Amino acid sequence: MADSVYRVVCPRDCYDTCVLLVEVENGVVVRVRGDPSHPVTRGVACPRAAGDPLRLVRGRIRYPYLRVGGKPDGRLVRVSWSEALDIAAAKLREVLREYGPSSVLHIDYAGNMGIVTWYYTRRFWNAIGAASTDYSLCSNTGHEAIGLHYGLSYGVLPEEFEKMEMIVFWGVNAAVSAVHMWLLALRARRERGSLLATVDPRVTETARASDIHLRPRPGTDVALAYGIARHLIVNDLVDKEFIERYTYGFERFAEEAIKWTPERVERVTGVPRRLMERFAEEYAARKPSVVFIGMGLARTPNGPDIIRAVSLLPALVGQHRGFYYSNSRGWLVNLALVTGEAYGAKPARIVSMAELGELLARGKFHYVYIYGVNAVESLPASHLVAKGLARSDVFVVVHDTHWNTTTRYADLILPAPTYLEKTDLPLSYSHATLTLSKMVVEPLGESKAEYEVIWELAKRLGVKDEWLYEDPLDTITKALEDALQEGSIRDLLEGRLVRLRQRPRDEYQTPTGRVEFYSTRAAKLGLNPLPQHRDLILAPDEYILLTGTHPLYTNSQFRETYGPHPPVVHVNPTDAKRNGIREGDRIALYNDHGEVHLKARVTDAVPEKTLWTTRHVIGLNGKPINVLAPPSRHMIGGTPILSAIKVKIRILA
Ligand SMILES: Nc1nc2c(c(=O)[nH]1)N[C@H]1C(S)=C(S)[C@@H](COP(=O)(O)OP(=O)(O)OC[C@H]3O[C@@H](n4cnc5c(=O)[nH]c(N)nc54)[C@H](O)[C@@H]3O)O[C@H]1N2
Ligand SMILES: Nc1nc2c(c(=O)[nH]1)N[C@H]1C(S)=C(S)[C@@H](COP(=O)(O)OP(=O)(O)OC[C@H]3O[C@@H](n4cnc5c(=O)[nH]c(N)nc54)[C@H](O)[C@@H]3O)O[C@H]1N2
Ligand SMILES: [Mo]
Repeated sequence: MADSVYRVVCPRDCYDTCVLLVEVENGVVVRVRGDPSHPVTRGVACPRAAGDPLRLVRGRIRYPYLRVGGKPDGRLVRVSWSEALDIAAAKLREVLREYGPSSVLHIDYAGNMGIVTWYYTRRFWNAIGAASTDYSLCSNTGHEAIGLHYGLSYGVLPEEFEKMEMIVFWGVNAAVSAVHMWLLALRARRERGSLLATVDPRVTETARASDIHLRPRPGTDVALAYGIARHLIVNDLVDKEFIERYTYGFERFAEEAIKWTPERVERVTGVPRRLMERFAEEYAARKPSVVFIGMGLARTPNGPDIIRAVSLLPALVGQHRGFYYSNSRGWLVNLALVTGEAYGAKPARIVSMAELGELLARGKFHYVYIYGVNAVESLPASHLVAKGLARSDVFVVVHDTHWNTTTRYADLILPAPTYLEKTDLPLSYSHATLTLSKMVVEPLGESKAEYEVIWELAKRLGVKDEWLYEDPLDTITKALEDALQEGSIRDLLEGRLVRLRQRPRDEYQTPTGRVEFYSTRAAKLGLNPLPQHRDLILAPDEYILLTGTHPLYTNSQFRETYGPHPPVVHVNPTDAKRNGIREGDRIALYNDHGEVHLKARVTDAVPEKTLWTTRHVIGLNGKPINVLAPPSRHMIGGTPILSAIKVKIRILA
């Protein structure tokens, strides 16, 4: 029997944002379970949540350390917090004086999506006007792409999945990356006979368990979406009344769609005509429905157009925002207040996450403060990020819970408490519930929360703004003033679940106030107003490398629990034969940017000319996979291209 059970919220960057029950015995966390009362978690813990008791104590940074003798090989010397903070503040003061605030950069991402851990900490950096990134790493391009046609990108809630007659997983491996949303879909099928469809070039866990699997060649989904649209239009399966009343520019969209004959679509995508037509007919007949558009698509070369095209399908069949991408832009939480921007504090400069490696390697920035992100592994062009951070004229501070690849390039390393060691309010980007996550155990070692560290730095720099030192719970209270639908802030602070208000589903924040098949905003920006197919051109010896999620890891986290990511790459049997590759052979993937060695798994789960490996895998040659990722980004939303990267392969002796 556990001494006590605590309710917490998993703050990791994941679709599901689970509410978890943590069992503690004699002060030790022994077990993490899913909360059965939560409408999405439903009592299920994924392997990562279940692995947390171990990750809580393994691989932790427990004390502050200073590196002496250069990065990355210099020795680490343990220092006290007051020494660490004095050094961090003195260096910061020096850089501000010599180079100004735009040469101070904070790099942070969704390692912990807590409002306090992540957003509140930005207060200090905004108060001193430091440079910030554009937060484009994951989802921004998709938000902006959908935004061209819908205004904001919010859509169906996971809580509604069970009521859906058809659920389409388009470029998302939900059985792995959104386990709980997947379980809700399975329940819908079991209880109401809902149809599950997957659109993915790979035979994924999700595809295997779906009723229909459309398997387009990577990057050809715009053609597929137009093909589906054409079938709906020519067979009179569209909802004319809806189109008339709620949409704009249908005729021009239809003109383009008509050009995508079934023969042409089959030739471009490889999807058999009959299968596509069956999909279209089911989609027209089964309502309500939801198309789950994967965030992974945003990081592929044709991603923006694919997301645009797919997001328009629901409007053809009369579904208001009948998609799910991310609901974060639908909430009414005042995050500008949390980050201090509402007080007029703002970054001196905003830099692209795709270009960070190049900028750092070229000598930009003299002070870099990193938290909640494993920058060297997660950003594109890992080698440039590493080279840039290793410069002797840049002072690098990393505040993290665990030792990682990025801590190797830090001058100063600060220990942070994990979500089990602090109180915070993680904000989900999918479901509309909020639960306060309360501290379960005392911070390990000398770990200190993010907001406390920036307070200490601010005091040392003499920053006087009172709002900067506000009690984070007071900030949360203010930020939620207009945000709740059900329950009060008091309920929340007393540990009860409350519900977020969502903007109306039939409200479209576009210039015309309608779903714009023909995007007037795109036209104004000089982009194509309609989604456009582009061929991915490959040289005869080039392959498309897809990178994706693995059940045991959240990005680079959980090596501490489950060991390194399997250094394996999936190769299609035809490609294997052509290159003389056999199961288990070591092969090199390489391009102009780098080279990574992995073991081949020969499988027809990947189509020809396509390779797949886990995101954040480290090669057998010690290189992180993102040495292969070019420092390039999308025009829409700025997200870097981290999947569908062009590589060549070579068999190793
Ligand atoms: N090739 C390729 N690259 C990719 C992707 C891909 O698909 N392919 N995916 C991209 C995407 S979608 C994303 S979101 C990024 C993810 O990239 P990252 O945000 O770097 O993801 P993680 O590896 O989860 O690293 C999060 C870090 O936060 C730390 N952390 C966790 N909790 C806390 C906390 O409470 N406090 C502090 N201070 N630190 C904490 C963890 O220990 C870890 O070091 O990677 C991107 N990179
Ligand atoms: N277990 C686990 N869950 C996670 C994470 C994790 O690391 N581990 N990371 C979290 C994060 S940060 C994110 S952003 C999400 C990402 O969640 P997902 O979007 O599911 O992630 P990916 O695996 O990048 O991509 C999904 C699928 O897109 C397919 N795909 C690639 N190219 C194309 C294409 O051209 N067309 C189509 N139709 N499909 C294509 C891939 O084959 C892959 O199966 O997952 C979150 N959840
Ligand atoms: Mo992500």
